[in-house]
Amino acid sequence: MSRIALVVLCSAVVAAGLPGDMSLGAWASAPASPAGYKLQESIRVPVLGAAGVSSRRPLLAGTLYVVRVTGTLYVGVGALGPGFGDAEYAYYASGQFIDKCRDGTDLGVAIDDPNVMPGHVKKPHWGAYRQSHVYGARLRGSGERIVVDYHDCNYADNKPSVRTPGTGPLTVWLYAPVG
Ligand SMILES: [Ca+2]
Repeated sequence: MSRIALVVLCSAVVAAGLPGDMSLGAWASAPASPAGYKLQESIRVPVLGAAGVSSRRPLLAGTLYVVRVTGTLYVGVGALGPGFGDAEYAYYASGQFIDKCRDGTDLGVAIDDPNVMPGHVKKPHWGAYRQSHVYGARLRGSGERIVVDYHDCNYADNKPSVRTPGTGPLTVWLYAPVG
C-alpha cells in the first residue's frame, strides 16, 4: 500500500487520504471507527438548499480528526440522465460520473466552504470516485465548530430520501482521536 498522500486542501482540511482506506467498502451508513479514533458525532448533510449545518461541538484546536462522508441522494436529471449524488460526484446508471454541474458548480459536500458559485472549487475534494460512495479526509481542528453543506447547481430537484440501496442518507461522520 502506498503512503498516504498528504494534500493541503485548505488551512483546516489537511489530507485526502485516510487510515483504514482498504476497508472503506465494508460499511455504508454505520461505519466502524478508524483505529485509534472514536465517533464524536454524525451530521446529516442538508441537500435541499445551500445553507449548511454546524457540528454540535467545536473541534479542539490543533487536534487531527478523521472525517468520513457516506450516503447518496437523487440529484435530478443532469447531462447524462437521472443522477445520484455522493460526497463528491453525481453518477448515473451507465456508470459514468461527473464532478461538476454543466455550469461549473463543483458538486458535493464541503466543510467550512459556503461558496456554491459556478467555478469555485469547494473544499475539501474527497478524492477519486468510489463505488462504495464512502470517502474520507483528515481535518485539523480550529477550536470552532465545522459547518457542513452540499454544493449543487439546482437544489429543487434533489430527493434526499431516494438513494442507491444500502448507502444511507448523505452523512458526515466526525471521529476524534482516542485518549
Ligand atoms: Ca440537483
